[in-house]
Parts: sequence; C-alpha cells; structure tokens
Amino acid sequence: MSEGNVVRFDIEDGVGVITIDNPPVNALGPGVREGIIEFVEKGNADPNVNAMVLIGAGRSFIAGADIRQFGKPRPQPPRRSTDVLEDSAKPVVAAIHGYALGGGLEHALSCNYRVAVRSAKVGLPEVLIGVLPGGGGTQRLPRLIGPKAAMEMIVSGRHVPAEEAKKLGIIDEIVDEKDLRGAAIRFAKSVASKRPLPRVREKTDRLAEAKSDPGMFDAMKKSIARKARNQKAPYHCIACVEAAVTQPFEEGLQTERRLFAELENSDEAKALRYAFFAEREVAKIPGAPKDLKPPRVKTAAVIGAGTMGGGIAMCFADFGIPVKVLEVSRDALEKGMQRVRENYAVSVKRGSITQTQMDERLPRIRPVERYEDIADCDAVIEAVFERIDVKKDVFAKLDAVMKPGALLLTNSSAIDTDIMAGVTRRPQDVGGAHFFAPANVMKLLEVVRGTNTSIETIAATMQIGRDIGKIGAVAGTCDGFAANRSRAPLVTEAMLMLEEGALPEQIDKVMVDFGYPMGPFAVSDLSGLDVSYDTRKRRAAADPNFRKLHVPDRLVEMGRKGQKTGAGWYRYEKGDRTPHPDEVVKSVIAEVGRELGIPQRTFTDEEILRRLLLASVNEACKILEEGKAYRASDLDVMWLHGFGFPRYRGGLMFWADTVGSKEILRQVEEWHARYGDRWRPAKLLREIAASGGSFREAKSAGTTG
Ligand code: T1G
Repeated sequence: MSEGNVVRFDIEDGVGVITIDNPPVNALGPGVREGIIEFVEKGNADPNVNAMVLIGAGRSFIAGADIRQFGKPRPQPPRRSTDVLEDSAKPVVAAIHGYALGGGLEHALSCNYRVAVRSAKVGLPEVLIGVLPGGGGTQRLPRLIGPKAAMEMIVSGRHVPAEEAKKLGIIDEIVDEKDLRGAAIRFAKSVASKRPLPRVREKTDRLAEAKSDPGMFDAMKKSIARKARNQKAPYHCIACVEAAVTQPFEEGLQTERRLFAELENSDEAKALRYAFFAEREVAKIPGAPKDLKPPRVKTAAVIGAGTMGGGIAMCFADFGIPVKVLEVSRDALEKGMQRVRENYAVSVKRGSITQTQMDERLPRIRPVERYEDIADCDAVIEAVFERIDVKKDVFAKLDAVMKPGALLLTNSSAIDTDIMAGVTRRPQDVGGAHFFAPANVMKLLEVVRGTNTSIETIAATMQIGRDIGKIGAVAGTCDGFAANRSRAPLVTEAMLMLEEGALPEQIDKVMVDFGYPMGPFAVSDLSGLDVSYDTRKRRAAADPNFRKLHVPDRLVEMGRKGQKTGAGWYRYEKGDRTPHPDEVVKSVIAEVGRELGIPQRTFTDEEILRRLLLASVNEACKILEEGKAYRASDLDVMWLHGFGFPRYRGGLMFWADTVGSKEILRQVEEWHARYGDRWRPAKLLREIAASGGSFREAKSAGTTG
C-alpha cells in the first residue's frame, strides 16, 4: 500500500482506476510516484484488468511536483513513474480535471491517452519557479505537438485551457464535466484492445517541423531577451526543446536532467519559489476565524471618474461585476466614461481583449450623478482628490445613504483611513482598497485596516481583490500605509543623491540592470513630476521639518513635468517616449549642489543600489515593528505586484537576506552617522542582525503562523 494512502486503486468494469488523493492539489509529494508505480504494475498483473485510468481526487488532476520538497534531498523510486506508465502493457488513460501542471502533465504525457473536462487546464509552468520540466516534459511535449508550440508553452509557463490543448493535440477527447471518471472508464474500454499502444516517446513526425524552421530557437531567444534578462531558466528550457529535436529520446532526457539540476538550487529558483509561497501566504489573515467566509460583492460603486476611478470601474466590469460610477458633474462623468471607452479601444487595438469583450464589459459600467443611485451597492470605493476635506465630505454622504453592511472603502494612497471612518457611524465597515496605477493593469490591491475596521471588512475586501484578479495584501493605516511608505525612502534617496552630484540616468541604469523595467526617474517622467510635487507641497505645509527636495521642485517650477511636457528628468522627441539625458538637468543639479554647499562626488553603482534599497529595507522593518504589515513576505508581494520589483530576486526583504543583516546594519549605521536621522537603524533591523535571523521571515509582533 502506498505511503500515507495518497494513491488508491479499484477496478470498475475491467478498468483499473488509479486515484491520486493528496490534497490540496495532488502534488507529487512523498508516496505519490511510488503509489502510481505500484498500481500500474498491479493493473498489468491482474487478468481482470484490460486497461487503466489515472485520475485525481478532489479539485484537480496533479498540479506538479511538490514545490515544498525542492532543495531538499528527495528519495527517488527505483524506476521513474513516468516510464512505468509509458511502458505499461495495458493502455492507461489520464483523466484530467482542474489542473495538470508540471509533473502532472508529464505523467499524463506518459499515459497512452488523455481525456479532460472542458474547464481543465494543462501546462508546464516550471519556468515560473525558476526551473524547467524535469520529468520528461521537454522531450515528450515537442514529440506530441511539435517543437514550436511546445517551446511556446514551456518558455511562457502558461496554463492552456482544455479546448486549446485538444486543438494542439495534447488532449484526445473533451468529456462530460459531471462524470469524468465514468467517461474515462468508457474511453479506456474503447481502446483496451487497440495495439500497438501509442507512446509519445516514440513519436517523431512532429519533430520534423524544426527542419523547416531551424531558426525557431534563436528567434525564441531574441523574443524573450528583454523579459528574461538576468535569468537562466527560460534559456535552459529552449536548450531542452532543441535537444528533443537534435538528440535521441534518452539522451534528450539526460540533457533535461542535467540542466534541471543546474537550476534547482539557483538563486533565481529559490527567489521564485519564495515568491510563489509568499503570494499564497499573503491571503491568510492572522486571527481570522478559519470558517470566516466573507459575502461576495455582487454590485459595486466608484466615487470619482478620474484616471483611477475609471480604472477601478474597469476592474469590476472586466470580471463581470456591475459597477456604478458617481461624479458630481455630468461633464466630469462624460469625460470619465470617454476615457474608459478609449482605454478599452486601445486594449482591443492591441489585441489584449476582443471587440466582443469590450462590448460586454462597457455596459456593466453605469454612470450616475446621485448618491441615492448607489445606495444598494454591496461595496463603494471612493477615488476622489487626495484632499482630506473632500474625502470626509464623501464619507459623510456615503454613511447617510449606503445600505447597512455595505463596504465603505477608500482608494487613498496615503491618507489615514481613520479620518474617513471618523465621519461615519460605522467605522467597522470602513477601510482602504488602494489600487496602483494603472488600476486595471497593476495586480496589487493594498487592503488597509483602520483602527476600527472589522476583520470581516478586511476579509471581504481581500475577497473583492481575488474576484477582480488582484493580489490583496493587508496594511495597517498610517501615512503611506505599507507599500508607498516602504518605497518612499527609495525615492527620497534617489532625489538626495542628485544633490551630491549623481545623475538620473546613472541611477536609472542601476535599477534597470538590477532587473526593473524602468528606473525611478523614467517612472516619474511617465506619471508626471507635478503629482509628487503637489504631495510634497501639502506635506511641507503640514510638517515644518519636511525635507525639501530641491532638484525636482526646481524642474517642476521650470515647467518640466515629464513626458506630458516633453521634458522632465529627461527630454523627449515629439511623439517618442525614449528618454534622452538632458544637460539642463545636469546644470540644475550642479546649481542646487552649489547653493546647498554640498560637495559634488561620483557614485559607484553598488552604492546607488544600496542607498535606494537599504533605505526601504530599514523602513520596512519599522513598518513590521509597528504592526502595519503582518509579514515581511507580504511587503515583498507588494513590491513585486505594486512596484515591478524583479520577481527572480524574490522581493525587497528576500533580496536583503542575500546581502545579510549584519552587513546591512553596518551600512545603515555608517549612513546614519553621515546623513543623520533619516538613516536611524530600525529596532527590528538591530534585532535581526543580533539574532542572525532573516528579513524574509520577519513578522510583525503578534502575527503568528
Ligand atoms: N507543490 C506544493 N504545494 C502546492 C503546489 C505544488 N506544486 N501547488 C499548489 N500548492 C499549494 C499552495 O501552496 C496552497 O497551499 C494550496 O496548494 C492551494 O494553492 C518534475 C519540477 C495549481 C494553479 O508550478 O500554480 O512539477 O497556501 O492557493 O489559486 O517537472 O497552486 O493553502 O497552504 O495556489 O487554486 C509545477 C503550482 C511544479 C503549479 C492552483 N507546478 N501551483 O491555484 O490555489 S514543478 C506548478 C499553482 C514540477 C516537474 C517539475 C496553483 C494552482 P496553502 P493555490 P489556486
């Protein structure tokens, strides 16, 4: 009997059914491969068995190898379960529902036939966790569907819906959603006497297509060059598919195994595995009752049809949730709706959605002009100007009209949500739903917990995030919450290094080389220098100690607001978004340095990277100390999905562990001595350095598990 009964066997109508039962997703954990081997051999030896079916219990077929086992010694069974399946004397049919991913699809490819329900998805997503299909997938899939289609699936790691998989030739038959087992048994009986048995490893006809297009491998390398910068896994995937074309099957398997071993414990793979589990952990709300099932939001409303308001409305419409958009003036409403129409039209033009999808989604967004019109909505998200008086006025009105139990949420990116809750009689229903620009693109949703926000409101807002395709991460209310607050010191250091003579293009290059799609100055030109200028003005008015940022202020006062004015940190040619370093900026930097009496100097790339990221690591420690985030890994999820932090580096706190807490404390103390209070080491930083602990495992006090 297989270890821990994760695999079982029964016979129905002359068909041996091998069922994988290893919740939650039937990963190939301990005992699963052994169980498959045991029961395939049992079926072959049993005269009452004419054919077999491999099926998953619960919600999925097999979602791949057990990722938690990676990097650990894994006792391998004497024979590969994939070979045992493929060498079976009696036909084996893979019956797929939910997901057949990674090692799961590799086992299905080792069966003689594959049937699936329409809602199933198949794929080889190993590249997304920094490895490659190491169970024969890179050798069998090209033989079944051709090297080009196989390479596209393996290098993208995408999940392919069953219908498309059938068209590609992976799935032999789409079967009844409600009776997969029955349909698979019937299919198995229909092929029980067919010989010879089809074995993917023996197929070579599709490999010939590479002869007519020998350049396909180089073409793929070129097409991924920008996105796969600094990464190894995507290129190893291509090399394996090429081996499938140029080497006999067993040799190709050797190549696959060798390249897999190179990747398994690479920094890239460790970081991507960390990110995978961090994205699952972030959904867990400490202290929430296990059976807490928040009500799903079926109708929503957005206050404000500006850029963010329109983008938020599109999120709901994109996922089938009707949403009302409220604006004070008909003119503003019309402008807002026009922007939404244009955004959809651009997406259709780009091919990211179809015209049909646009026509389905637009009508779900209903413009309204009266608060009464939204009173029956399950949730409302306020997205008006970042001014306290305006927001207080909106929340007072919402409190007056919204039905009991409605979620009253603000999209503020920095203003304390307690201020809005304070003008209502239901602070428990008030919280933050902070979207990142562009709202209908960025995956992060920062769910802000106010002092009186109930855990039900937090859970319901996290559920909204899941329902509109976002990754929700909880932050405690404070200035800038967790995401922006942890990133703000990076921006400040970038600006202050200019006063010492650094140049925007050097700092941006350091961040792009590190793996960011763009540097902070190019991003600032995109979003507009005036946006942060106004924020700084407000802060300076409220806080006399607020540190003025002379260089950006001067550029804005010179009318350089970024791409929209043709010049900001860089200058831009008409109709072209390519940033060109500008002597004007260089002279402003020198001028400010002279006026402030700051000696100008050069910077190494490493110093720049550390000034930027360590400032945020230190702030992240303060955020955890104050309980404004549950886990360091939550902050990493925020940086990955809110700020474009390079995923193969895991996240800010995961990266900090590659530098080491003692070295980081030494560096921060050095800059504290040189630059003063803004570099005061956080208490948690000292504790982690003293205990030799890790940043990525840090949690806020009181957060267990
Ligand atoms: N290993 C271990 N745990 C896994 C797992 C896996 N492969 N997949 C999911 N889980 C856990 C997950 O951590 C969570 O746990 C729970 O299951 C539900 O997952 C030899 C080398 C299948 C699409 O990369 O993409 O095969 O938080 O919240 O949103 O070639 O999970 O509840 O404790 O994500 O419905 C290749 C990874 C492995 C697929 C379901 N396979 N999984 O999504 O649920 S490498 C993958 C997913 C490999 C071979 C190689 C998704 C999902 P907890 P969930 P979901």
